[in-house]
Amino acid sequence: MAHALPPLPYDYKALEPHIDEQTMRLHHDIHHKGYVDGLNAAEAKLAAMRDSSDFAAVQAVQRALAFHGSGHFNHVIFWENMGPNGGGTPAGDLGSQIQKDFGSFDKFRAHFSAAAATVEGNGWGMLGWNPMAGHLMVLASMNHQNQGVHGTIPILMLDVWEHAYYLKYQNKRPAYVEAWWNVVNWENVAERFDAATSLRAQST
Ligand code: MN3
Repeated sequence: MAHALPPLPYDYKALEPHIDEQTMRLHHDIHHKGYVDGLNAAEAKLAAMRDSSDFAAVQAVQRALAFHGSGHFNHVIFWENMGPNGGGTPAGDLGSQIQKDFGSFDKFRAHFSAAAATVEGNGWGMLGWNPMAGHLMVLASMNHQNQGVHGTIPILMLDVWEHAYYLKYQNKRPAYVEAWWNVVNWENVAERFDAATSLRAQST
């Protein structure tokens, strides 16, 4: 089954003034669609290689699979992590876990903001649950797929590629990161946290 571009779960202008309508249209309709198409193309090529037993091009296609696959899934999480009634702080189990793993919500937020603001080139700020570690991790991912810790389940993603903010914020990525906290949909993040932690812990 081919992957499809899911519609935004809200209107293109729903996140204004923090993220503008034009950025959302270009970002979702053009950029995200490109990753979906790239992922489908990579999977089709790999299937053809398996059928023909000709793996001469496998290295490049595996690279494309990782790039476009991570790009697609990261964006799905990113859109759902935001909403027009966002902001504030997480309650419940997620709030408690953040307190436990980072000391306080403010320490987590400062850590996440700094990690996202300083990703070299393009990439993502990420909060994820690592079942093997048994705790939350802030990660700063170059491109869509590098500098991860395998097994970490992303629950909060912040896109810091220039296409995510340059029309409104130009080179001021930290200002975009600060504004983004106002549109975080913590209910969605908490749902993802509950789903991730329900997997059997494999603490090592
Ligand atoms: Mn993007």
